[in-house]
Amino acid sequence: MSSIELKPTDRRLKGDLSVPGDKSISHRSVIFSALAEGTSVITNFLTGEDCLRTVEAFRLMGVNIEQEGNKITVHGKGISHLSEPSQPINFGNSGTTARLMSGVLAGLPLFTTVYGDESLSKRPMDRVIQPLRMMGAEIHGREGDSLLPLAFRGKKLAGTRHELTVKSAQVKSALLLAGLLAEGETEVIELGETRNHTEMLLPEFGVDLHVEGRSIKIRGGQKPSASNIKVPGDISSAAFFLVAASIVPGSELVIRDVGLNPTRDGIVKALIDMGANIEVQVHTHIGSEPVGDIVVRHSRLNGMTLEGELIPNVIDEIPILALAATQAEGETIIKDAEELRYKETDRIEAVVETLSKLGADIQAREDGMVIQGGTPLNGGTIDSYGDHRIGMMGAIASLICDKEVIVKNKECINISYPSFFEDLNQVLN
Ligand code: SPQ
Repeated sequence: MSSIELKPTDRRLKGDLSVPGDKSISHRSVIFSALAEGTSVITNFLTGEDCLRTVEAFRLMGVNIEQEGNKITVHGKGISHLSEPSQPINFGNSGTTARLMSGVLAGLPLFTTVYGDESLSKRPMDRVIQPLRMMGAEIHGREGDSLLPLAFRGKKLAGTRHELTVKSAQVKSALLLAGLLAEGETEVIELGETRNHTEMLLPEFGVDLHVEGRSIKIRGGQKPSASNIKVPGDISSAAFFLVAASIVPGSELVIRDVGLNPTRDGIVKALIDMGANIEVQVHTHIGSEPVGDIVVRHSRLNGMTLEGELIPNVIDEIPILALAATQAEGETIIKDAEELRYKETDRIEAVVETLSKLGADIQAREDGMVIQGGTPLNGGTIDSYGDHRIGMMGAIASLICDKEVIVKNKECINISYPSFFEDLNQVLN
C-alpha cells in the first residue's frame, strides 16, 4: 500500500481538461458487446481496474477482447457461444461488475463461481439474488446467500415483474440483463429514478426496451447485435475538478466532453444551487447520451439541503460535495442517502472521519451528514480506506489545506481514475 504526500500549495486550477471515459457506460458497453454477435469497437473506454474486471470476466467465458490503450475491440459470438469459465471469476472491487454480471450468469446454461476483494465481499448481493430467484435463478453465497463468493448454476429464467425496493441502477440493470436472457417479458418498476445508461445503450445493440415512467419492459430472447460505442467523459470523475475549481481561489477550468445524462448531472445542479459559477454547454450526443463542456470558476458557495429524488443522481459525488460544503457559508444537510453505507466503504463514516481529521465540522446522521461551512482545513494523515472516491476527495482537500496532507492507500484511485494525479498536476498552475 502506498501513500502520497501533498504539500500545501497556492496554485490554482487553470486550462482545459478531458476526464477518462464513464465507468458505468464502459462496463455496460463491454457486457452488451460480449453478448452480441459480431465485432464491437469501444473507444474512450475507461481502463480503470473495475472495468477491466468486466473485460476479464468475459475473456474467461471465451470472448476474444483486444485492448489498445483506451480502445477495446470485442469479438462477440453471441449469447449461446459463451463458455463455462474453468476457474472462479475475480470481480475485484467492482460492485457494478458483481451486480450486472449476476443478471447475466444467472441466465446462462453455465456453472460459475465469482469472488471479490475484501470490500466487495462485504457489499450486499441479496438485492439482486432475491429478485433473480423470483425468475428461477439458482445462486448460492455466504451469509444466507447474501455475500460473495457466489456460485451460479445458470438456467433458463422466466420473465417476471419486479417492483424494486431499493433505488439502484445496478439492481435494475441486472434484472434487465436477466430479462434479456429469459423466456417471456420482464418488467422492472423502479422505486425512484436512477442512472439510465442500460436503457439508453441496449437499443444501440439492437435490443428493444419499452420505458414508460418508472416501468421498463424487456422481451426475452432478443439477440443483441454488435455496435461501435464512444464513451463520454465520466461526470463522476469531472466532479473532483468541478469542486476543486469552485473552492480554490483564482481557478478557471474547462472540462471537455463530459457525459451530461440528466440522471447523472446532479453534481452540477447541486453545485449551481450552492452558488457555484458553472456553465454547461451540451454540444453533441454520443448515441443518446448528451455530452458537453463545463466551464467552472472559483466562487463563494452557500450551504444547502440535499435530499430526496436528487440523491441517486449525485450518490457517487456526495464525498466530494461534502468537501465543497466545508467551504460554503452556512450549513449543508445531506439526507436520504443511506445507500452511501453500502458502497466501497461506508461512505458516510469514511467522509465524516476523513474531513473531521482535516479539521472540518461535520457530523454523521443515519442517512447522511450535516456540515458546518466556512471551516479552514488543516493538513493531516488520512486513509482512502481502499475507496477511490475517498482517496480523490482527500487529494482535492489538500489544495485548500494549510499543512501537508498524506493520503494513505492511494492506489485504489486506479479503480476509476488511473490518470487522476497526472490530470490534477496538468491543471495546477
Ligand atoms: O461499481 P461500484 O463499486 O458500485 O461503483 C460506484 C462508484 O462509486 O463508482 C459505487 F460505489 O458506483 C455505482 C453507483 O453508486 C455505479 C452504478 C452503475 O454503474 O450502475 C450505480 C450506482 O450504484 P447503485 O447501487 O446505486 O446501483
